[in-house]
Amino acid sequence: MNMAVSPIPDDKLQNSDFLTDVLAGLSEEQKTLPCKYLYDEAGSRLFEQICELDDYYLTRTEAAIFREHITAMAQQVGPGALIVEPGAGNCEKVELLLEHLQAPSGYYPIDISPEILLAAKARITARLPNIEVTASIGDFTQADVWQGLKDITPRKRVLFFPGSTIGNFTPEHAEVLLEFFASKLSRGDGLLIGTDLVKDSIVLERAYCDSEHVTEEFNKNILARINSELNANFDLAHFAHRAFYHPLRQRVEMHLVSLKSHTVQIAGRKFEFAEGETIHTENSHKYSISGFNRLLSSAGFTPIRHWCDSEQRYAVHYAQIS
Ligand code: AVJ
Repeated sequence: MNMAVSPIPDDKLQNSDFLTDVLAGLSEEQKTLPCKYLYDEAGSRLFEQICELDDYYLTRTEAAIFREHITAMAQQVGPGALIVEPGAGNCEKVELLLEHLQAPSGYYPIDISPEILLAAKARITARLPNIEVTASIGDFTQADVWQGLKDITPRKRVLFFPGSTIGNFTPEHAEVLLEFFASKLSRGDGLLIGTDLVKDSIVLERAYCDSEHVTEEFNKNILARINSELNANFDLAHFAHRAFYHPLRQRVEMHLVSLKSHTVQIAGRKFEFAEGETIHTENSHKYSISGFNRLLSSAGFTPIRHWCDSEQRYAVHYAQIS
């Protein structure tokens, strides 16, 4: 393998963001790839499989917290709220909340995938016909996808950001993102957000180095994607999946380790890999309750309350603009 002729001529790849980001990331001293590129169609499907794994406690723990405390959460949100969900995807997590809210004014999901978002809108409208769904298609870090909010004037807006997605950002970038969220809200508006908590490193590492090797496949998929989209010749067998908890940085880091010294070509450029050299592919930051409250405060939110599972593995926080 590896010699297959790609359908895309190298010069046609010139102005792709993906190519620019890949070349820049692999030119750094510590090679990196932006984690957002893990989530193409195959990667998103693998991530869904990860969420079902026994070793990956995050998704089911968060779901259990929502089930157990949904009445209190709905009460905290209050009547007449518009729920805004950046990166809503299939909008499955919000349904329970929408069902329990008192006279919600609507739901405003934002996502880059029109197919997934429009299918989700149809499903929610069928199940909850009284809730007005305004789907906004695009990258939630860009201002334009928030424009539609100007035409909606609810009693209050509540941002819904579950899934520990905030953990993908370094604390510095998380603060910038939360400040950006705060800039879309007014006094009295809220934020309902899920975070994974700091805990025993064995439990954390098992979640990202699962016994069924799905996370390995998820991690290596980024190389397969670079091969097929950017005329590259990564041999996936020359890389191993590695995930470890870094206690000082309070994060799980995911890497791909080169198993031998070799050269890879990407869109006509050569990249050298030493034996044991890694590509850093993802971070998953973990927080204590007090640490996350500090982050919320520094971004302009007032932490109001939080809900945890009995083992304190995961937390859902409610914060507001005071
Ligand atoms: C989607 C960022 C919440 O960090 O737990 C899971 C991604 N990567 N296994 C996480 C992920 C490998 C996940 N988040």
